Amino acid sequence: MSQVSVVMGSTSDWETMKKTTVLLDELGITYEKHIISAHRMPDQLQSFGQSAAKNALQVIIAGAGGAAHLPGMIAANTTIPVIGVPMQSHALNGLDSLLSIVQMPAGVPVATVAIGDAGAKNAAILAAQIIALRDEKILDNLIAFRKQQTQKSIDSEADLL
Ligand code: RP5
Repeated sequence: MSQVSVVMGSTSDWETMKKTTVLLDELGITYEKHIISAHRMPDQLQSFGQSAAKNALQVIIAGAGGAAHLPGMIAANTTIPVIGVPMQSHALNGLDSLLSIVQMPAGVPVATVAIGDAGAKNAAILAAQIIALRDEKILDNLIAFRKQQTQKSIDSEADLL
């Protein structure tokens, strides 16, 4: 059983969402990955959302672009926390994706992260932080990750030649 499900609307989202999975690997979190298009696969979307709790998922990370209804519609079908990652779309540079994901009506939240790569990475870290509330191993991994990140920034000063 996986702790996290990483879902995206299309294979065209994978280049970005791969950055989520790289960080989940680094943080020691188990995950599954799926393509579920909110518009092209409405039945599969509904059954995915409705079986998420039964499958013991702790967090769902959903990436989508354009008319990005995937995260919101998954959230409508489950009480598992959903993190939405807006893709950097070609037509509107991701603003369309961001607004589609972030503007949920009261009652059905989606935790929306930044557009594109930063959001994809932060989605993994946020998922880890949620899981770490009850998982000491993941908490240790997160603390180590933060320390390493801080050290990298300190060391980067040496590049100012
Ligand atoms: C959304 O439509 C997907 O999340 C993707 O970002 C966008 C375009 O999909 P493709 O036409 O590239 O499959 O559902």
